[in-house]
Amino acid sequence: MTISTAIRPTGGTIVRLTFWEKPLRTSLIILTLNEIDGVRALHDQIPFHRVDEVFAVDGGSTDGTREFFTERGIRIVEQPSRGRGEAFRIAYEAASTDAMIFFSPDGNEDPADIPTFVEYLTQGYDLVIASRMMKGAVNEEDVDVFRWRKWANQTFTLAANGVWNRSSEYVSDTINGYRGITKKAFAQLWPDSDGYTIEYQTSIRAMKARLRIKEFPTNEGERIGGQSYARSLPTGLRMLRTFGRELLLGLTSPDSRSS
Ligand SMILES: Nc1nc2c(ncn2[C@@H]2O[C@H](COP(=O)(O)OP(=O)(O)O)[C@@H](O)[C@H]2O)c(=O)[nH]1
Ligand SMILES: [Mg+2]
Repeated sequence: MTISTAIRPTGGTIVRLTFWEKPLRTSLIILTLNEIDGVRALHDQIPFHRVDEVFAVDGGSTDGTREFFTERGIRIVEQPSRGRGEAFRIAYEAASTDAMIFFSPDGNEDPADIPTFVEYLTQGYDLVIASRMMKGAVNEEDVDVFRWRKWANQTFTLAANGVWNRSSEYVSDTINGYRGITKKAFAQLWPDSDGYTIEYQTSIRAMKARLRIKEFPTNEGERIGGQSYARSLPTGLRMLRTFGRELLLGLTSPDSRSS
C-alpha cells in the first residue's frame, strides 16, 4: 500500500487530500498450443511470486501441456475456438486483476522480463511491450543474413507509427506478443482480430487512443521444441488487412467495449 497526496484548488483555498492507493494487481497468462517442451524447460524460471494470479489459456493441446499445468496446480482456462486473438479475449474475461501479462512459453520469450512488465504497469503505463527491435535488444533472426520476418515486422511497424503515432516515442515492435496491458486499456481498445494480428491491432489502437506505451529491450531466444503455427505469408497478408481495416476505421476505434 502507498500513500498519495494531491493538492486541489477549490474556490481559492488549497485542500490537501490524502488517500490510500491500492497497488496494481497483475495476472500472468500463459498461452499454449502444444508447448510441452517449452513449458517443461521454462516452468522453473518463471517468477510466479511477482504476480498476483496465474493461469493458462490453452488452445487445445494434446501433447501433455495440459497435464503438466494440472500437476502443478496451474488453472487452465478453456479456449473453445483456436487463435491467439481469441485467447487474449478469453484471458480478459478470466483475469480477476487490473493488468494482464501475456507469456508464450515457446523459448522466444525470456521469463526474466516478467518483473519488468509488473514494474512499468505499476508505474501507470497502459501497454508495455518487450521489444526485439530497439537498441540493446536481440531478435531471433539476428544471426541470419536475410531476416525476412524481422524486416516485414519493421515495415508494418514503420507504417503504423507513420500513420498513428503522435507521441515523441517511436514504438519499435508493434507486433511482439510478449506484452502487458491493463484490463481497462484492453476493454477500451477491444481488439477483435482472430489470430496473430491481435498484437498489431492492439498496438495500432493504443496509438490511436494515445495511450501510454512503454517498451524495453528483450532478448528473443530460439524456439525450444514443438512448432510455430504462424506461417509467414498468410500472417503477412493478414497484417496488411489489419492495417487497411484500421485505416478505414479512422482515427478512433469504434469497437471499444464498455464494461
Ligand atoms: N492459447 C493459445 N495459444 C496459442 C495458439 N496458437 C499459438 N499459441 C501459442 O502462442 C505462442 C506463439 O505461437 P507460435 O505459433 O510459436 O508463433 P510465433 O512465436 O509467432 O512463431 C506459443 O506459446 C503457442 O503455443 C492458440 O490458438 N491458442
Ligand atoms: Mg514464439
